[in-house]
Amino acid sequence: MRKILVTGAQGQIGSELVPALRQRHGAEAVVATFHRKRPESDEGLVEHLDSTDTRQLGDLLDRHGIGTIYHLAAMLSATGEADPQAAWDVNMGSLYAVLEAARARDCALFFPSSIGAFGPGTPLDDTPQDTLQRPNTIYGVSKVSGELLCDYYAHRFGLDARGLRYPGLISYVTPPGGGTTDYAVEIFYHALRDGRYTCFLAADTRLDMMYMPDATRAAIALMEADPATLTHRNAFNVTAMNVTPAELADAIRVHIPNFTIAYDVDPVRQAIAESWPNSMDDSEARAQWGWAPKYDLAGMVADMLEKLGG
Ligand code: AKB
Repeated sequence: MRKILVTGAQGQIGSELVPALRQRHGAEAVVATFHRKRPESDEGLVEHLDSTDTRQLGDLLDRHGIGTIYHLAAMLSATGEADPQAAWDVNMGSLYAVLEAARARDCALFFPSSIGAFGPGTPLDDTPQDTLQRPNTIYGVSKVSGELLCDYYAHRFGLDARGLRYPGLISYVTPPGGGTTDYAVEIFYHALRDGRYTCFLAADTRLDMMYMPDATRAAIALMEADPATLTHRNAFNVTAMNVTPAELADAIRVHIPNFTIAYDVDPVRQAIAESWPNSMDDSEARAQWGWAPKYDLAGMVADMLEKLGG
């Protein structure tokens, strides 16, 4: 079997996707790449990679005999707004380099898109698979462009590019860096440590969320799906739960009754959240490749508190 390469392996998704892939295919079948900080301990293959560097990328793919790339390296929505030029360079520069390298070697490619690919004008509730996409953040612009570019490479060059539109992701292994939905992770650390949390989004800000074990399972399931059943391939809406900060606090209070939440709204992140859907319709993912989440809100909260609480 040709090996698997993961870019951004140290990030929020990568730090759980790499172990899941290694468990499935064996430690030596997965090459985890890092850009800035080498992981302190890693049981499998680890390489440095600037994924905008076409030559380095090509060399790695050839040296390891890579057949599938999970391209996770990216800047998230809030850090993207702080430095739009860097967000474009990282998000689009790396995707273009990865697509070209994958095309030359007939690799399959996974590209994570996001609810951030939607924007004002998109239907807010049960956002359909195919709908208006006019995001007003550089992160969203890079995600829509990425979706289109992956579709283009699939149709024009026959590249096996597949992808998901993730909601906010909740995880306990590695914290997210610079996202609008980060509150849904921070809240657990503060609940356990301080018994209180001050949230940067308003109490009633409704967004879809997903627990990381479901997110990694979804990526692997999509990449293993029979291509004959896929009419979309790229940018499948996927979701698992729908929640506001106030409702997440209520669910935490089931386990920590004295937990309190306060609000100090960050206008930048609040505006980003309000430009995104309240909820997504993921019926195409369910119909085309059998997507079904395992964790609902109560199950995710119980597991997060158990894992983080020790
Ligand atoms: C972010 O908040 O930027 C990400 C996302 C929803 O894509 N978590």
